[in-house]
Amino acid sequence: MNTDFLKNNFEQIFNQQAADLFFSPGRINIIGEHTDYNGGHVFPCAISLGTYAAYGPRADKKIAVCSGNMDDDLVIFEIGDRELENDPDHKWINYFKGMTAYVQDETSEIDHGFNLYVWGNLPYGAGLSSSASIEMLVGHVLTEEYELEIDPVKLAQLGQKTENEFIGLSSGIMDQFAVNMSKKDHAIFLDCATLQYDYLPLDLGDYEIIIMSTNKKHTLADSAYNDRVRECQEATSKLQEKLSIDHLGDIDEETFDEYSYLINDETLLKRARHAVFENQRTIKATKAMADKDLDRLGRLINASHVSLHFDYEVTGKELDTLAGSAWQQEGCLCARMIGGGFGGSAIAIVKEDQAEAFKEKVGKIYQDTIGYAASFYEAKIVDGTHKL
Ligand code: GAF
Repeated sequence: MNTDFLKNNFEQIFNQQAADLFFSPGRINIIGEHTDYNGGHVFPCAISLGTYAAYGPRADKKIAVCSGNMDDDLVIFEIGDRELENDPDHKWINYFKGMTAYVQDETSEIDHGFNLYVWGNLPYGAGLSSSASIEMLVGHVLTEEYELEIDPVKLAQLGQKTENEFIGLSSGIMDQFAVNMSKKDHAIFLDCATLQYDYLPLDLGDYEIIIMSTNKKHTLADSAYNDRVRECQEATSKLQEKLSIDHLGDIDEETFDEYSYLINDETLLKRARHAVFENQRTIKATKAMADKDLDRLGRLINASHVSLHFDYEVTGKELDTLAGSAWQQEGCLCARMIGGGFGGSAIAIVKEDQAEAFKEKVGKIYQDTIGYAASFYEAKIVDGTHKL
């Protein structure tokens, strides 16, 4: 992408030349949904849609942030201001403020402020992790410009802390890890309990990944996301009466089946069953990918959506329409919702030469069923957050 407009806009707003440019991607997840906070595995990767920033240092202790396309005026705050609070009017700036505060807790080396112009082409609220994209963008601006020694996994953890403590969402580590650590044309097989990870090539032959956005806005913090986290914790406590485990990700399907009598509540049983089976599906899917068994990979991905629909109950009509109509199309290997759910996006893996017809047909079914249009994007898999 031609990034000249970033420099030009920065110069116009701040009357200074930009010293550096940064890019922070969004993410998709091939499989492993709602497993991260259950100590399970995920298999995400970063995409070419994301957030850009132009940076310039300031002599004083102020941080001034302005966005080109997120409808925000210039927001200014002070370095070291520990009174920084989540302000509902500030929308995406809250991720910025939270991350800045937590990075500052790690260091005393931030002695002057900076100006930042931010522009994104990642649809906000589309389940593609625009929030982690901003958190990791800020993390990189701070660590690279002030030469801070914070390792990349720690930076992802500070992003998660921003979500958990500053925003109030009990999310896991997947999004920040994917956004920060991704490698071009690979997906990350991450064990969220140990944070051990491996890069696997995303070799899909003549298939491509299509992102299908419902265009239904979802606000994770306002949604049932935190309820799901709590329900899984309750189910885990019940299993812990007989099993020595820390998380649902610690057991396989057979063990779950044998001890499921301990979970004497239908909702908790369904939530736990999804978490256990989805984790095992993710492990199997990475094996299928390594064996180049795309048919099996596709079936596991479809099964993930079914489980997110029936057991985890986070899909909704929009995501079900996208996945369900995708499954019917010629050349479609598989489809499922990604991210937290309740809106947001789904992915489909589709034969490259049938992608156009696929988008047209699924788009029409969606429009006819839901009453407004879905959006489609090609998922190009790129490196994690970096300086340009
Ligand atoms: C959201 C959360 F932020 C992630 O941590 C993860 O739980 C995901 O939903 C569901 O897999 O994106």
